[in-house]
Amino acid sequence: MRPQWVIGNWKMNGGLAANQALLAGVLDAARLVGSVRIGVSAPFPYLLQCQQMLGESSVVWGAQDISAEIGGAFTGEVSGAMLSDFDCGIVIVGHSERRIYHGESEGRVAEKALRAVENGMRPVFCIGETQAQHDAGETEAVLARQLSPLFVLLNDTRLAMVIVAYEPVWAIGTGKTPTPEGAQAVHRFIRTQLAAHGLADTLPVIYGGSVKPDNAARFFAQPDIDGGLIGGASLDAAEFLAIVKAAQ
Ligand code: G2H
Repeated sequence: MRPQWVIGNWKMNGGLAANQALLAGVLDAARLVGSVRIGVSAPFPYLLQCQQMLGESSVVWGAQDISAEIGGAFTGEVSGAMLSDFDCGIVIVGHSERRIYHGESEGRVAEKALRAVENGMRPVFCIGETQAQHDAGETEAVLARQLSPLFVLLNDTRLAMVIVAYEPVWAIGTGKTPTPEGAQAVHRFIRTQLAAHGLADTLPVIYGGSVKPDNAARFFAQPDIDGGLIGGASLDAAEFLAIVKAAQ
């Protein structure tokens, strides 16, 4: 049995005071539901706050992006070593909002995953098709293409650190979702891609895109879905707790 993960992706939301209340709620969730692996991906300025508040708990925290560079003259970038200074255990890479708004290529995203692993963090490697690709029946081809640079850059030992997040772009923040069975079929396909690396049965593959308290349990009940990456609903402590409970 693979453990279930529930990871909050706060995106560009929050502030010191609001985070304090939210992180207290995350700690409550971790105390109440010990069987679920809980993560928080916060904006860079709040990683210290996460480290201070979550440090004694089972909750893992991390950033929403990492530089593909190691260090030096890259204004605005944040390196893996810097994230390690704040004991980050996870980092999101290749979220569709980074791929779309910041032009991150498939190769670049895989380099970021490599930097994460080199610095002891688990990359939450996001993949997903757009509405047009979905409608054209290209989902599997798109996902295979997004995964392939990862298989080139990371050897199987490093690959074992990855958490794959399937996030159909058309479901992100829209309230639209695939059916749980539809998501399950895609997760099964992702596991076939992992099979060549001996990781089909062990790597966490989580679902993201409009996961809410009222639909979470149906996604998490699918055999190949190992939890969720939660955006909007992770900003409300009660909703986040309800989703964590749905994963137990
Ligand atoms: C997808 C998800 C979290 P939301 O981006 O990564 O966000 O749950 O708001 O759709």
